[in-house]
Amino acid sequence: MESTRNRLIKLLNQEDNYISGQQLSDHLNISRTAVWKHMKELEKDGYEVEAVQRKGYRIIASPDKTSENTIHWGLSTSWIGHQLHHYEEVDSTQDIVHQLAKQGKPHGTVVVADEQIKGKGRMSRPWHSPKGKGIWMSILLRPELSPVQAPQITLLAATVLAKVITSQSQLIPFIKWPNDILINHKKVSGILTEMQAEHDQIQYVAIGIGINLNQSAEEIPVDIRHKASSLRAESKEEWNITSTIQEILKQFESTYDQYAAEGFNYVKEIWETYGYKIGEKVTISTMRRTWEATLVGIEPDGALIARDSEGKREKLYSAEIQW
Ligand code: BT5
Repeated sequence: MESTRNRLIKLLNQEDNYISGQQLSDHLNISRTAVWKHMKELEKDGYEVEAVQRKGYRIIASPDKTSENTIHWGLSTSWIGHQLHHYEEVDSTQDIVHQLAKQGKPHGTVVVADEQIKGKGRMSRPWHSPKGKGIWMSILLRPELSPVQAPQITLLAATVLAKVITSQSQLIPFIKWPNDILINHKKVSGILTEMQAEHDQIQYVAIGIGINLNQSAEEIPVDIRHKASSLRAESKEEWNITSTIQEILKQFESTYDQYAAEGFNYVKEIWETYGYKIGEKVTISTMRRTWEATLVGIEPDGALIARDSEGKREKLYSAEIQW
């Protein structure tokens, strides 16, 4: 059930003109005093509300900070982000989304934080998540998939981020298998997918998305500066956190719906157009050998396909690739 606050925000957002307290109270089925109280809450969040007698309310300025309200403002999705939890500081948005999943929160619940103290990557690697400099967000999904299909969701998430970066800038993003977004060969974003499954059925998937938005080149930690960057450092433009989150959620929802309707092929085709070094030769090493191969694409189980010099196709799951 969508909260009254969200519905209020949507109503105000539809109108450039004043909307009367009576209209709001009728639409929302709450008293006019309750409408007034909600308006006061919005003001606390930094909205400037103009209230004119006999005309009604109008929003004249939105705050520049990220909050549940500012993300909801103008978010035209039908299932993603309706339940949205924003925190100033957390250990990891993944931890929170796991707790929410266990409390039974629905498909499409989103957790966003301004800062993560213990942001994590895959295999417990650290993920640097400084305050107000990027998007640190987790999405709870309850897909009707078998666990072996879970990697498809990571691949899907990567295509969403690549599409959003392409639509919001002149930058050319690449997806480095399986989960990094690169700009000019440097990582600007990573995805962490964690899953809870039982009896060969996924209970839920927690998709963690980290995107470096506004760090200057000097603000990227020295130990990763040679391989990491931010959208601002690459585009020379400041990125708005709230509107970028909204774009990601919108794009995520439409891509996911299309994937649910059409199957993995839809994701595969988009992924391969953004795939880093797809069609190019790389050196691959496993425990047993090292060889040269051309990267071809991805498989429904998330594997990367490579073709060796004799034309033999091989599925890779965890090989070391010298990019
Ligand atoms: C990832 O892991 O790339 C997944 C990152 C997922 C982060 C999100 S933020 C929201 C959610 N909550 C969390 O706690 N996590 C998710 P992996 O492929 O293992 O890459 C980790 C490696 O990337 C580290 O070992 C560093 O070398 C490098 N790294 C760390 N922080 C970085 C950053 N901010 N930007 C680019 N590279 C970074």
